[in-house]
Parts: sequence; C-alpha cells; structure tokens
Amino acid sequence: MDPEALRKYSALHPKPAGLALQYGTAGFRTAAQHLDHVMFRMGLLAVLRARAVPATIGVMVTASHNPEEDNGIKLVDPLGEMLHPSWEEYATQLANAEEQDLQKVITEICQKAAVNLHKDALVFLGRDTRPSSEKLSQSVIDGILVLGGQYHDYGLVTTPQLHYMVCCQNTQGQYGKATLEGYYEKLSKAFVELIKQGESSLCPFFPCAKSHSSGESQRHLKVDCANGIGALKLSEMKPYFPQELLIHIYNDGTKEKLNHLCGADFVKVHQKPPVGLDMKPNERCCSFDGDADRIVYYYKDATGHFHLIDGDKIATLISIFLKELLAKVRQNFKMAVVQTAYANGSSTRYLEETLKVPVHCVKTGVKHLHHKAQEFDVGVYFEANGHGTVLFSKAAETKIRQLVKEEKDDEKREAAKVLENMIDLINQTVGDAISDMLVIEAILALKGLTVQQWDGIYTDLPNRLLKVQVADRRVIDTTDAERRAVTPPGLQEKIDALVKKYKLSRAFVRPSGTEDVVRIYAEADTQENADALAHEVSLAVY
Ligand code: NG1
Ligand code: ZN
Repeated sequence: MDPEALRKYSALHPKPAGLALQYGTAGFRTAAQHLDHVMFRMGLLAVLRARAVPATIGVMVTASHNPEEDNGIKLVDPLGEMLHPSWEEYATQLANAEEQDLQKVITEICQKAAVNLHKDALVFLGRDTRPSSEKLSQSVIDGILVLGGQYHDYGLVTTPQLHYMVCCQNTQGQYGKATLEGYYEKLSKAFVELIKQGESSLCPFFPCAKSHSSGESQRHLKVDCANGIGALKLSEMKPYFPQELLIHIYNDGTKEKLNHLCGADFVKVHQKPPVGLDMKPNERCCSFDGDADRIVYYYKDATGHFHLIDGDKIATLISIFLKELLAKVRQNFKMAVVQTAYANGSSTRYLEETLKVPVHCVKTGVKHLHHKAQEFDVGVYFEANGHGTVLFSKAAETKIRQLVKEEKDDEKREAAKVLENMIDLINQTVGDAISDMLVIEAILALKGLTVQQWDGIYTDLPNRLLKVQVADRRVIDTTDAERRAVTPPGLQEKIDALVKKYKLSRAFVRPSGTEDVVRIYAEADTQENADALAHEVSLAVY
C-alpha cells in the first residue's frame, strides 16, 4: 500500500465533517451528495475483503426503492450473499474515519481480518439508473485502484444480476456464466423448458397446464418497472422467450422519476396500483422495485377493487408447488418457509395448518432469512414486501439432477425434471424480481391457475404499517424475532393491552434498520380496527 497515493486520492473524496453513517441492513444509504467518500472507501474495503477471503467481491451502487436523489452501496460476498456481519463493522469504521486516521483504520482491519496485501484482488461492480450512480461508481473504482485491486465494471445491472455474477465467478462457472448473456440464457432456458413441459401429457400437473397455456390471454403480463433498471434488463431479456410470456413494460424510466408513485414498495405500502399502468379488470400485473430485487403482484376485480398479492402469497404459491413435486420424488427432503414478523398472520396459518409446512420467523433483513433457509433441503424465504427466493441444499440438488438422468419411474422423473428447471430458474444468491417473476409465471402456467385463484388461496388479515419519528429510535430493543419490545420499560405491556381490544389482532414495534424511524405493524379483523390499533400503538411509542 502506498500511503502517499492513499492520502492524495482520499483528499479527492473528502469526508464531510461530522458525518457518521452506518452499514445497515441494506448497506449505506443516504442523500447522494453525502456519499462520495463512502464510495471511495468501499472501493478500498472491497479490495481488502477480496484479499482476506480470498475471492472476487461485488460492489453494487444503488438505493433500491429510496427516492431518486438518494443513493447507496452494498458489498456482495463470494457466493453472492450479503456482506459478512464482522465486515459490516469494518465498513462502518472505514466510512466514518477522519481523513488523518484512514491509513490507521485500514491497517487495523488488515490485522484483525488477516488480510494478505500481496494477494490479487478482483472486484465486480454494478450500478442502478440513478443520475448520481455513474459518478459514484467512478469513486469506487478510485478506491479499488489505490490499493492495487482490479475491477470489472458491469455498468447498469440489477442488484440480483450482480450477485449472480459474483457467485458464477467464484464457483468457476458451476452456477452459470458470469455475463449478462449467461444470466439471460440460463434463466430463459429453464423457463422455456418448464412451459414446454406443461404441454406434455407427462407433466406432473397435466392437464391443468395444457388448458392454461392454450389461453392466449393468460400469457400477458403487465410489469411496472419503477422507472428503474428493471425496465432495461427486462427488455434485454424479452427476446429470449418470445412466445411463452408476453411482457408489457410500464414505467420504463423514459418519462418519470425513479420510484415516484410506482414500484413494488409504493404498491405494498400504499396498497394501491402504481401511477402509469392502466389496469383492466382481472389483468395480471406486477411491480419491481428500483433495483429489481423485489416483486409484488396485483389485479383489479370486476368491481374495481384492488387486490395485492405480496411476498407472503408468493411464498405460499411457491411452497404449494414445490411440496407437490417433492411428494412425487419421494426423497424425504426437508422443506420449510422462513418469514419475518411482517408476514400476514393468514399466510403463516395457511402454511402451517393447511399445507403443513414448518414456518420459521426471523429478524427483518434478508441476510437473516437467507441464513435460516440454508438449514433445509428446500428453504423458501420471502419478506412480505416481496423480497425472497428459494434455496436448495447441495445434496437435494445433486439428487434431483441424478433422478432426472437415471430414474425409470415416469412420475418421479418428470417431477424431478420440473424441480431441476426450477433450481436453474431461481436466483439462489438473493431475491430477484426477474427470476421470481418467471418462477411465478411458470407455476401459474403449469398449475393452470389464474391470478384470482392464486389470490383466493387465503384471505389476508387487514393490516397497517406506520412509521413514526422519535428522538432516539435505539431506545427500543426487541426480542422473539422482533415481535416483543423489551425496552423501554412498560411499552410491551401497553401494546399487549391495546392488542386485547381487537379480534384476530397482533401488533409490534421495532426500530428500522434503514431509516431513522420506528415501524409499527398491526393486524386485526377489519381494516378500521387494524388502522385504529396501529394508531394507538404509535401513540404508545412516543
Ligand atoms: P427496515 O427499514 O429495517 O424495516 C426495510 C424493510 C425490510 C428490508 C430492508 C432492506 C419493511 C417493513 N422493512 O427494513 O423488509 O427489505 O428495508 O431493504 O419492509
Ligand atoms: Zn431493492
């Protein structure tokens, strides 16, 4: 490391005095004009991480569903996972170090994490479509180069595409080719094969699929891309499945601002359709978020009533489908669903009581869900907001691929074939709106389900999510996967008393990991009651 070069380059990316940021659940996120030094320093950190593992590390410049004026950055670990928690700590220290301490903090990290400064370091870089992203990713590059690292800049990609590239690179191509074509080819090949399987009389779901796929209207899907990167990447991918799915892109970023009155977060939070997408009764529609790692579905019924199909219903649909296939391959694979406290109570009850699949509740934040899901042969995880995926254990994957090749029993082999294509279609590194969309479309086609039938699997309990600003949100500490508050004293007792006033009710509060707010969630038998309960709990928080 050349201290003089570090000083010189760091001076070009000065830290605003007094600014302290934290690497939270979604990396660093704030107004774009405050992030230049963070970008430079995360370039440095990515090189250190790449040398410590050693492996290729990813860096994504995005602020997901936040307003266009914001930006952010996250690091991606070797298999496409979120950054290891011990390194989140280093990221915070490095981002907040004063100029004169930068060298010292780097040396400390090198010592603590046993970084070998002589190792090669390769960093994969990606960015979303925010106006600030290009310049900020140049600052990341400055950081990478100062420490003698190398980089490959993928430019504009979705967050999950970058996770995919990092995983491909570190598994020597076993997961796929680390190029955009590689991603499009892998996913579309699996999708087209699934749709084709649905047309064969050997399909485990025959004749449902046949009737569905022959209906031309069922092949149309309207996609709100939040005026973000999803629009670019989805239009690049469309030609790979010209007949199987007819995609109509809305909010492609050519007219309106990123995430403004549209996108998955807007639709989920406001429980209403995005602006800029004209919805006819019973048409199947979905929304991506700003970096295309989340998806929600919805439709309007004949009376004009809006129906949201969120992450919980996506997890349920996928679980029903996989459970049927797993029963057919008869391997005793252990399957489970992982949710957070925000999962609608009806979904948890349906999964446990009707489908008889074990459900686990973990803390908010994808890394917690991902980690828990790794314990099973088939781990389905989704946050209610539409971020999620499915993980298959190595043993389950190997067995499934073997059944496809060797199994003589038609029923077993054909079910294994559907599972094999599902494994290839699912982006197992992280939640991926494009991949999840294709998984859902394949399941609806194979099972011959309409969006209304899917929605009708269970009825959501009315719920309300509120946020309130308090002087210091850290005074609230929680336990039991964030469902109970342990501090401040007395708060949980107050919530318990309020919850008792309503039927089928539940409520909890927790400090957000991405915004300076406390979030309040309430569920009850009617929307009025859910709203009233959320409001009363919000008053108890002050
Ligand atoms: P916080 O701000 O910690 O509630 C939000 C979402 C999470 C997750 C992260 C990362 C809700 C209630 N919370 O976290 O689910 O997606 O952002 O983007 O939706
Ligand atoms: Zn996102």
